[in-house]
Amino acid sequence: MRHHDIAVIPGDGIGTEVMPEALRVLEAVGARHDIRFGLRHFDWSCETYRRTGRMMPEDGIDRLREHDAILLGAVGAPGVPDHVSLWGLLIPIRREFDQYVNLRPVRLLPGITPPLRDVGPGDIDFWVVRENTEGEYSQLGGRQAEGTPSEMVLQVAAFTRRGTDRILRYAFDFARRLGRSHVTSATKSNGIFHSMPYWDERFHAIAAEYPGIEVDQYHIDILAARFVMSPQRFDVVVGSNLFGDILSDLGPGVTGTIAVAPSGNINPEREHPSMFEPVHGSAPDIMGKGIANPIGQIWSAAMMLDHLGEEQAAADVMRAIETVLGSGDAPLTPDLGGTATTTDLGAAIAEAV
Ligand code: GGG
Repeated sequence: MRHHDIAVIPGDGIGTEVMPEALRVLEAVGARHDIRFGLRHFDWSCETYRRTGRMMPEDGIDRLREHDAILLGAVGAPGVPDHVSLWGLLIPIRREFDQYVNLRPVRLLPGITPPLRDVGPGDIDFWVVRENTEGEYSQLGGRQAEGTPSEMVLQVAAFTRRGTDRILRYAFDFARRLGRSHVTSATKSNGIFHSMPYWDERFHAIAAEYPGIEVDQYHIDILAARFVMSPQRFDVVVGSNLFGDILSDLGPGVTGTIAVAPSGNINPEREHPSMFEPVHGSAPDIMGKGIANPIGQIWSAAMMLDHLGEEQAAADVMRAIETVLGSGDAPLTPDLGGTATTTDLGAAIAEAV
Protein backbone atom coordinates (compact mmCIF):
# COMPACT_ATOMS: atom_id res chain seq x y z
CA MET A 1 0.00 0.00 0.00
CA ARG A 2 1.33 3.44 -0.93
CA HIS A 3 1.00 6.35 1.51
CA HIS A 4 0.79 10.11 1.02
CA ASP A 5 0.55 12.73 3.75
CA ILE A 6 -1.79 15.52 2.71
CA ALA A 7 -2.37 18.85 4.47
CA VAL A 8 -6.04 19.78 4.04
CA ILE A 9 -7.00 23.48 4.33
CA PRO A 10 -10.69 23.99 3.45
CA GLY A 11 -10.37 27.75 4.17
CA ASP A 12 -13.41 29.98 3.80
CA GLY A 13 -16.92 30.02 2.36
CA ILE A 14 -17.69 27.25 -0.10
CA GLY A 15 -14.18 25.88 0.44
CA THR A 16 -15.58 24.13 3.51
CA GLU A 17 -18.44 22.67 1.42
CA VAL A 18 -16.53 21.39 -1.62
CA MET A 19 -13.54 19.99 0.29
CA PRO A 20 -15.47 17.05 1.87
CA GLU A 21 -16.50 15.95 -1.64
CA ALA A 22 -12.88 15.90 -2.83
CA LEU A 23 -11.95 13.86 0.25
CA ARG A 24 -14.83 11.48 -0.45
CA VAL A 25 -13.50 10.93 -3.98
CA LEU A 26 -9.93 10.49 -2.69
CA GLU A 27 -11.17 7.83 -0.29
CA ALA A 28 -12.93 5.99 -3.12
CA VAL A 29 -9.97 6.12 -5.48
CA GLY A 30 -7.57 5.22 -2.65
CA ALA A 31 -9.58 2.08 -1.90
CA ARG A 32 -9.49 1.12 -5.56
CA HIS A 33 -5.74 1.65 -6.00
CA ASP A 34 -4.44 0.63 -2.59
CA ILE A 35 -3.39 4.16 -1.64
CA ARG A 36 -3.62 5.42 1.92
CA PHE A 37 -3.89 9.14 2.56
CA GLY A 38 -2.68 10.54 5.87
CA LEU A 39 -4.93 13.61 6.06
CA ARG A 40 -4.12 16.39 8.49
CA HIS A 41 -6.77 19.12 8.70
CA PHE A 42 -5.92 22.78 9.28
CA ASP A 43 -8.80 25.15 9.98
CA TRP A 44 -6.85 28.26 8.89
CA SER A 45 -9.20 30.87 7.47
CA CYS A 46 -10.62 34.37 7.87
CA GLU A 47 -12.30 33.07 11.02
CA THR A 48 -8.83 32.27 12.41
CA TYR A 49 -7.83 35.82 11.46
CA ARG A 50 -10.77 37.31 13.37
CA ARG A 51 -9.88 35.23 16.45
CA THR A 52 -6.09 35.52 16.42
CA GLY A 53 -5.15 38.36 14.06
CA ARG A 54 -3.41 35.87 11.74
CA MET A 55 -4.67 33.73 8.86
CA MET A 56 -2.37 30.93 9.98
CA PRO A 57 -0.12 30.48 13.01
CA GLU A 58 3.43 31.77 13.00
CA ASP A 59 4.82 28.26 12.49
CA GLY A 60 2.19 27.49 9.80
CA ILE A 61 4.68 27.07 6.96
CA ASP A 62 6.81 24.69 9.04
CA ARG A 63 3.74 22.62 9.88
CA LEU A 64 2.89 22.26 6.20
CA ARG A 65 6.48 21.47 5.20
CA GLU A 66 6.30 17.87 6.40
CA HIS A 67 3.48 16.94 3.96
CA ASP A 68 3.70 15.44 0.48
CA ALA A 69 1.11 17.91 -0.85
CA ILE A 70 -1.41 20.53 0.24
CA LEU A 71 -5.09 20.55 -0.79
CA LEU A 72 -6.65 23.98 -0.36
CA GLY A 73 -10.26 25.12 -0.71
CA ALA A 74 -10.89 28.86 -0.92
CA VAL A 75 -9.71 32.00 0.81
CA GLY A 76 -11.62 35.19 1.56
CA ALA A 77 -14.61 36.34 3.57
CA PRO A 78 -16.62 39.54 3.90
CA GLY A 79 -15.21 41.81 6.57
CA VAL A 80 -11.58 40.79 6.01
CA PRO A 81 -9.88 42.78 3.23
CA ASP A 82 -8.98 40.43 0.37
CA HIS A 83 -5.34 41.48 0.29
CA VAL A 84 -5.08 40.62 4.00
CA SER A 85 -6.53 37.12 3.60
CA LEU A 86 -4.56 36.33 0.44
CA TRP A 87 -1.24 37.66 1.75
CA GLY A 88 -1.84 35.91 5.07
CA LEU A 89 -2.32 32.39 3.71
CA LEU A 90 -2.30 31.64 -0.02
CA ILE A 91 0.56 33.83 -1.17
CA PRO A 92 3.02 32.98 1.65
CA ILE A 93 2.50 29.26 0.92
CA ARG A 94 3.17 29.79 -2.79
CA ARG A 95 6.30 31.80 -2.07
CA GLU A 96 7.78 29.90 0.90
CA PHE A 97 7.48 26.64 -1.03
CA ASP A 98 8.69 28.24 -4.26
CA GLN A 99 5.58 27.06 -6.10
CA TYR A 100 6.51 29.19 -9.04
CA VAL A 101 4.24 27.45 -11.55
CA ASN A 102 0.49 27.86 -11.38
CA LEU A 103 -0.83 25.27 -13.79
CA ARG A 104 -4.44 25.72 -14.85
CA PRO A 105 -6.13 23.49 -17.43
CA VAL A 106 -8.94 24.91 -19.54
CA ARG A 107 -11.06 22.08 -20.90
CA LEU A 108 -14.64 21.83 -22.05
CA LEU A 109 -16.08 18.85 -20.20
CA PRO A 110 -18.87 16.65 -21.59
CA GLY A 111 -22.41 17.55 -20.61
CA ILE A 112 -21.59 21.24 -20.14
CA THR A 113 -23.11 23.71 -22.58
CA PRO A 114 -20.62 26.47 -23.33
CA PRO A 115 -21.89 29.98 -24.02
CA LEU A 116 -20.28 29.78 -27.50
CA ARG A 117 -21.99 28.07 -30.42
CA ASP A 118 -20.26 25.39 -32.49
CA VAL A 119 -17.92 24.23 -29.75
CA GLY A 120 -18.07 20.72 -28.31
CA PRO A 121 -16.05 18.56 -25.87
CA GLY A 122 -12.49 18.19 -27.14
CA ASP A 123 -12.57 21.52 -28.97
CA ILE A 124 -11.37 23.58 -26.00
CA ASP A 125 -8.40 21.91 -24.37
CA PHE A 126 -5.41 24.01 -23.37
CA TRP A 127 -3.32 24.99 -20.35
CA VAL A 128 -2.53 28.33 -18.78
CA VAL A 129 0.93 28.42 -17.22
CA ARG A 130 0.91 31.33 -14.80
CA GLU A 131 4.00 32.73 -13.10
CA ASN A 132 3.19 32.37 -9.41
CA THR A 133 5.77 34.02 -7.16
CA GLU A 134 6.60 37.48 -8.49
CA GLY A 135 5.49 40.02 -11.13
CA GLU A 136 2.50 42.19 -10.38
CA TYR A 137 1.71 40.36 -7.12
CA SER A 138 4.07 42.43 -5.07
CA GLN A 139 4.33 44.29 -1.79
CA LEU A 140 6.82 46.73 -3.29
CA GLY A 141 5.59 50.29 -3.26
CA GLY A 142 3.57 52.33 -0.84
CA ARG A 143 1.53 55.43 -0.19
CA GLN A 144 2.93 58.92 -0.21
CA ALA A 145 1.56 62.24 1.00
CA GLU A 146 -1.54 60.56 2.35
CA GLY A 147 -4.49 62.83 2.96
CA THR A 148 -2.98 65.65 0.90
CA PRO A 149 -3.87 66.73 -2.64
CA SER A 150 -0.62 65.07 -3.76
CA GLU A 151 -1.61 61.68 -2.38
CA MET A 152 -0.04 58.96 -4.51
CA VAL A 153 0.21 55.18 -4.45
CA LEU A 154 3.07 53.29 -6.07
CA GLN A 155 2.80 49.58 -6.89
CA VAL A 156 5.97 48.00 -8.25
CA ALA A 157 5.96 44.80 -10.30
CA ALA A 158 9.19 42.83 -10.10
CA PHE A 159 10.34 40.49 -12.87
CA THR A 160 13.63 38.74 -12.17
CA ARG A 161 15.70 37.01 -14.86
CA ARG A 162 15.54 33.78 -12.84
CA GLY A 163 11.79 34.01 -12.27
CA THR A 164 10.97 34.94 -15.85
CA ASP A 165 13.22 32.38 -17.52
CA ARG A 166 12.13 29.49 -15.36
CA ILE A 167 8.39 29.97 -15.97
CA LEU A 168 8.93 30.39 -19.71
CA ARG A 169 11.14 27.32 -19.85
CA TYR A 170 8.54 25.37 -17.86
CA ALA A 171 5.87 26.34 -20.41
CA PHE A 172 7.98 25.07 -23.32
CA ASP A 173 8.99 21.87 -21.51
CA PHE A 174 5.37 21.29 -20.54
CA ALA A 175 4.19 21.74 -24.14
CA ARG A 176 6.84 19.27 -25.28
CA ARG A 177 5.84 16.77 -22.57
CA LEU A 178 2.19 16.98 -23.64
CA GLY A 179 3.12 16.62 -27.31
CA ARG A 180 1.67 20.09 -28.01
CA SER A 181 3.25 22.23 -30.69
CA HIS A 182 2.25 25.75 -29.81
CA VAL A 183 3.13 28.19 -26.98
CA THR A 184 1.44 31.58 -26.73
CA SER A 185 2.80 34.41 -24.59
CA ALA A 186 0.55 37.01 -22.94
CA THR A 187 2.16 40.43 -22.98
CA LYS A 188 1.38 44.14 -22.95
CA SER A 189 4.66 45.54 -24.13
CA ASN A 190 3.03 48.39 -26.01
CA GLY A 191 1.81 49.99 -22.78
CA ILE A 192 3.90 48.62 -19.92
CA PHE A 193 7.27 50.17 -20.53
CA HIS A 194 9.82 48.11 -18.62
CA SER A 195 8.58 44.70 -17.51
CA MET A 196 6.67 43.53 -20.59
CA PRO A 197 9.36 44.35 -23.20
CA TYR A 198 11.69 42.38 -20.90
CA TRP A 199 9.17 39.51 -20.77
CA ASP A 200 9.01 39.50 -24.62
CA GLU A 201 12.80 39.54 -24.88
CA ARG A 202 13.13 36.54 -22.56
CA PHE A 203 10.24 34.74 -24.29
CA HIS A 204 12.04 34.91 -27.63
CA ALA A 205 15.39 33.95 -26.08
CA ILE A 206 13.88 30.86 -24.39
CA ALA A 207 11.81 30.00 -27.50
CA ALA A 208 15.06 29.72 -29.46
CA GLU A 209 15.95 26.73 -27.26
CA TYR A 210 12.83 24.89 -28.52
CA PRO A 211 13.03 24.94 -32.33
CA GLY A 212 10.18 22.44 -32.81
CA ILE A 213 7.62 24.59 -31.04
CA GLU A 214 5.60 27.24 -32.78
CA VAL A 215 5.27 30.51 -30.84
CA ASP A 216 3.17 33.60 -30.89
CA GLN A 217 2.50 36.49 -28.57
CA TYR A 218 -0.51 38.69 -28.06
CA HIS A 219 -1.17 41.77 -26.03
CA ILE A 220 -3.42 40.79 -23.16
CA ASP A 221 -6.40 42.78 -24.45
CA ILE A 222 -6.64 41.06 -27.83
CA LEU A 223 -5.65 37.74 -26.26
CA ALA A 224 -8.69 38.02 -23.97
CA ALA A 225 -10.86 38.59 -27.06
CA ARG A 226 -9.31 35.57 -28.81
CA PHE A 227 -9.98 33.38 -25.77
CA VAL A 228 -13.67 34.18 -26.30
CA MET A 229 -13.76 34.13 -30.13
CA SER A 230 -11.48 31.16 -30.87
CA PRO A 231 -10.50 29.19 -27.73
CA GLN A 232 -9.85 26.11 -29.89
CA ARG A 233 -6.59 27.51 -31.20
CA PHE A 234 -4.51 27.39 -28.00
CA ASP A 235 -2.22 24.67 -26.58
CA VAL A 236 -0.16 26.29 -23.81
CA VAL A 237 -0.50 29.94 -22.84
CA VAL A 238 2.15 31.45 -20.57
CA GLY A 239 1.60 34.66 -18.66
CA SER A 240 2.76 36.74 -15.73
CA ASN A 241 1.15 36.41 -12.30
CA LEU A 242 -1.66 38.90 -13.01
CA PHE A 243 -2.25 38.10 -16.69
CA GLY A 244 -2.18 34.35 -15.97
CA ASP A 245 -4.67 34.83 -13.13
CA ILE A 246 -7.13 36.71 -15.33
CA LEU A 247 -6.77 34.39 -18.34
CA SER A 248 -7.28 31.28 -16.21
CA ASP A 249 -10.66 32.61 -15.00
CA LEU A 250 -11.64 33.75 -18.49
CA GLY A 251 -10.77 30.38 -20.07
CA PRO A 252 -13.08 28.29 -17.85
CA GLY A 253 -15.72 31.03 -18.16
CA VAL A 254 -15.68 30.40 -21.91
CA THR A 255 -16.21 26.67 -21.26
CA GLY A 256 -19.42 27.44 -19.36
CA THR A 257 -18.49 27.61 -15.67
CA ILE A 258 -15.47 28.58 -13.63
CA ALA A 259 -16.59 26.23 -10.84
CA VAL A 260 -15.04 23.17 -12.49
CA ALA A 261 -11.60 24.71 -12.97
CA PRO A 262 -8.69 23.29 -10.96
CA SER A 263 -5.14 24.45 -10.41
CA GLY A 264 -1.80 23.24 -9.18
CA ASN A 265 0.70 25.52 -7.49
CA ILE A 266 3.75 23.52 -8.41
CA ASN A 267 7.32 23.40 -7.15
CA PRO A 268 8.72 21.49 -10.14
CA GLU A 269 11.99 20.60 -8.38
CA ARG A 270 9.96 18.85 -5.65
CA GLU A 271 12.06 20.44 -2.90
CA HIS A 272 8.83 21.54 -1.19
CA PRO A 273 5.20 20.42 -1.19
CA SER A 274 3.01 21.62 -4.05
CA MET A 275 -0.51 22.91 -3.41
CA PHE A 276 -3.73 22.17 -5.31
CA GLU A 277 -6.83 24.39 -5.21
CA PRO A 278 -9.83 25.22 -7.37
CA VAL A 279 -9.51 28.40 -9.38
CA HIS A 280 -12.72 29.75 -7.85
CA GLY A 281 -12.82 31.70 -4.62
CA SER A 282 -14.93 31.39 -1.47
CA ALA A 283 -18.18 32.61 -3.18
CA PRO A 284 -19.83 34.20 -0.10
CA ASP A 285 -23.01 34.74 -2.17
CA ILE A 286 -23.79 31.00 -2.23
CA MET A 287 -22.01 29.77 0.89
CA GLY A 288 -24.15 27.76 3.30
CA LYS A 289 -26.68 26.84 0.62
CA GLY A 290 -25.08 23.48 -0.22
CA ILE A 291 -25.19 24.18 -3.95
CA ALA A 292 -21.53 24.85 -4.76
CA ASN A 293 -20.15 22.76 -7.61
CA PRO A 294 -17.42 20.49 -6.13
CA ILE A 295 -15.78 19.59 -9.47
CA GLY A 296 -13.06 22.27 -9.29
CA GLN A 297 -11.99 20.86 -5.93
CA ILE A 298 -12.24 17.24 -7.09
CA TRP A 299 -10.30 17.93 -10.29
CA SER A 300 -7.65 19.71 -8.15
CA ALA A 301 -7.37 16.51 -6.11
CA ALA A 302 -6.87 14.61 -9.39
CA MET A 303 -4.04 16.99 -10.32
CA MET A 304 -2.56 16.34 -6.89
CA LEU A 305 -2.71 12.57 -7.45
CA ASP A 306 -0.94 12.98 -10.78
CA HIS A 307 1.77 15.09 -9.14
CA LEU A 308 2.22 12.42 -6.45
CA GLY A 309 2.88 9.81 -9.13
CA GLU A 310 -0.59 8.25 -8.90
CA GLU A 311 -1.32 8.75 -12.60
CA GLN A 312 -3.82 5.90 -12.89
CA ALA A 313 -5.79 7.10 -9.87
CA ALA A 314 -5.80 10.63 -11.30
CA ALA A 315 -7.04 9.33 -14.65
CA ASP A 316 -9.80 7.37 -12.89
CA VAL A 317 -11.02 10.50 -11.11
CA MET A 318 -11.10 12.40 -14.41
CA ARG A 319 -12.92 9.53 -16.09
CA ALA A 320 -15.46 9.54 -13.24
CA ILE A 321 -16.06 13.30 -13.60
CA GLU A 322 -16.52 12.94 -17.36
CA THR A 323 -18.73 9.86 -17.06
CA VAL A 324 -21.05 11.54 -14.58
CA LEU A 325 -21.25 14.81 -16.54
CA GLY A 326 -21.73 13.00 -19.84
CA SER A 327 -24.37 10.58 -18.56
CA GLY A 328 -27.31 12.79 -19.49
CA ASP A 329 -28.93 12.43 -16.07
CA ALA A 330 -26.13 13.76 -13.87
CA PRO A 331 -27.10 15.50 -10.62
CA LEU A 332 -25.98 18.94 -11.77
CA THR A 333 -25.53 21.90 -9.45
CA PRO A 334 -27.28 25.20 -10.36
CA ASP A 335 -24.20 26.69 -12.10
CA LEU A 336 -24.59 23.84 -14.62
CA GLY A 337 -28.33 24.35 -14.96
CA GLY A 338 -29.45 21.69 -12.45
CA THR A 339 -30.94 21.63 -8.98
CA ALA A 340 -28.63 19.11 -7.29
CA THR A 341 -26.59 19.76 -4.17
CA THR A 342 -22.83 19.76 -3.68
CA THR A 343 -23.15 16.39 -1.96
CA ASP A 344 -25.31 14.86 -4.73
CA LEU A 345 -22.71 15.65 -7.37
CA GLY A 346 -19.73 14.68 -5.17
CA ALA A 347 -21.35 11.36 -4.23
CA ALA A 348 -22.13 10.57 -7.89
CA ILE A 349 -18.48 11.14 -8.86
CA ALA A 350 -17.21 9.05 -5.92
CA GLU A 351 -19.62 6.29 -6.93
CA ALA A 352 -18.38 6.44 -10.55
CA VAL A 353 -14.80 6.02 -9.33
N1 GGG B 1 -9.18 28.69 -4.46
C1 GGG B 1 -8.46 29.60 -3.72
C2 GGG B 1 -9.04 30.96 -3.76
O1 GGG B 1 -9.79 31.34 -2.90
N2 GGG B 1 -8.72 31.72 -4.81
C3 GGG B 1 -9.27 33.00 -4.99
C4 GGG B 1 -8.28 34.05 -5.34
O2 GGG B 1 -8.59 35.22 -5.25
N3 GGG B 1 -7.09 33.69 -5.75
C5 GGG B 1 -6.13 34.61 -6.14
C6 GGG B 1 -5.00 33.95 -6.84
O3 GGG B 1 -5.12 32.83 -7.29
O4 GGG B 1 -3.96 34.57 -6.93
